[in-house]
Amino acid sequence: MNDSSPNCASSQNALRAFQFVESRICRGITAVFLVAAIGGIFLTAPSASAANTKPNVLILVSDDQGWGDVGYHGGEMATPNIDKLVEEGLEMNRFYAYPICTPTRTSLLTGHISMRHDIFAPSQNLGHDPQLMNQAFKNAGYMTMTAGKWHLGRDTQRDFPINRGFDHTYGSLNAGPDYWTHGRGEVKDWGRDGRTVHENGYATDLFGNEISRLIRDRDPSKPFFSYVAFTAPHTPLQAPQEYVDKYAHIEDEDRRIYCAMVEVLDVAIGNILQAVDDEGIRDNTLVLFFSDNGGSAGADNGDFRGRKGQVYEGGTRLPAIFRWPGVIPAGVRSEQSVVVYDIFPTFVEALGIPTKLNMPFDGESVWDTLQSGKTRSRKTDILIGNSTAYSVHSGEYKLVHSNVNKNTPDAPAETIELFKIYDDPNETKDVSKANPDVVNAMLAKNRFMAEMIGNAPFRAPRGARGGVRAGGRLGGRPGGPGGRGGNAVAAGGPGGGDQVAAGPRVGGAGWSRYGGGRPSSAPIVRDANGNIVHLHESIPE
Ligand SMILES: [Ca+2]
Repeated sequence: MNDSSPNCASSQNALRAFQFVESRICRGITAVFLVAAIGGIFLTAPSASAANTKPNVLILVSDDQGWGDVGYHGGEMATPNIDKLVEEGLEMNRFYAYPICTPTRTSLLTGHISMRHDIFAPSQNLGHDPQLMNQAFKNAGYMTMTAGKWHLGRDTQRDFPINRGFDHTYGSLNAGPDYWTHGRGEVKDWGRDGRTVHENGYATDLFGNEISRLIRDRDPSKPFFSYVAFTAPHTPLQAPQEYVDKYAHIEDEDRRIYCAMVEVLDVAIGNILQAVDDEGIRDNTLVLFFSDNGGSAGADNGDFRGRKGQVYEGGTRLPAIFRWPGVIPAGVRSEQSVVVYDIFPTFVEALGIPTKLNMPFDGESVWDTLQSGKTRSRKTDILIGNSTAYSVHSGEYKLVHSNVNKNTPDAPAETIELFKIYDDPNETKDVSKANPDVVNAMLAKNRFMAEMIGNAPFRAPRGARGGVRAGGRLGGRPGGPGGRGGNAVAAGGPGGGDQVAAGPRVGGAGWSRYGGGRPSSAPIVRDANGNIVHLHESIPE
């Protein structure tokens, strides 16, 4: 695999970026002192102090937001704050992530293909070996904070984000907590800094409020790294009634509520960005927004094929925006192909952060393309997978290899499809038969993906309510095992459940990886008086 550690040229780019920022900062500070001198007043300028720090990092991740579920892609919900980010930043038109929550989050925070950590499905445990992106920033002097869902392990207290390199944590350990009761069933899954808290409010609002408060109350002499992992618009479909009422004209109930959830998400993002502005640190803050995977219940994946859980474009090609005023071009649409595990190496180069990696990044820094807004050939293929299938993007071609998991009971036959993804973004025409050499070369080069997934534990798919509005292909209510709407189940079933069926450990695939991927569980624990011990406290040391 590649080693995309920053090279000299890229370091020079980063240096130029810093010099540019510093020159802006110097001009800003000079202006502040001039104003103070002229006015005869003393300015306690938090902005001057804050601007002297290294640039801040603000990562905003939505959960199961489809390609068509942003205003700038024609979504019917109001997302003025996300749309404004597009005007002020770089719109990524070819941004890819894994088709399911936990693999995307693993890839984001490690810079690795999630399979390296035996992560194929939701709610698996990442383990403790890899250095996470936030840990690298913490080691570099950053204050680190996260709000939202963790979803990367909860077998022991060591797995908690507060013990994984975050100074401040807030939210749930699991996916999909109830937006109002903040847990599942009787067990509350809501914590701050590793301890259960009981608070009132709608989850999305609370996440926005928490991060805004932490930004406003921070020590301005230190830069911050903020990872906001919103649970919206993931199921359960719940939203404040006043927002649902704004979409009363939408007949489909799932869609009506989903639109309201996205609008509240946008309000929370606006709340956080307002805190950044109020603190005078907009020009010194690198912002990234993206959705973690394609949409499911109530979502709209545009005209793309597939949905959450599948490696087709509907599950993996997602809205994404970078903003850093004066450094990253504003109002430009980038056609550069970027995958979620590029982000860590990109930020390392952009911000000059040292790392202590046990294994080289799989991703490559795309910092040069973020600064220029231009497109270049990738040095590495884009590799995405789930527990049954994987895809490879290589230049103009995308290969989809399905049904490769040998542990799937009564597994259907393996299938191989090839698409010219630039000409055929909706993956309607399989050109594999006409290009056998291309297929064979892509299969041979990436055989380890088939080996990894082929030996992965079988994951039983669960039926679920609702369907997506993906060009009418996936409408309707419950699908059975293997797919919610009957489209292209060969590339993987739904990814919303939590139970991983017993199966053999992945092993012997012939390429290095960490040992992670243990399934998690959350039994109800009661104290001596029969009272429920809520999730954070019920987990052993
Ligand atoms: Ca998700």
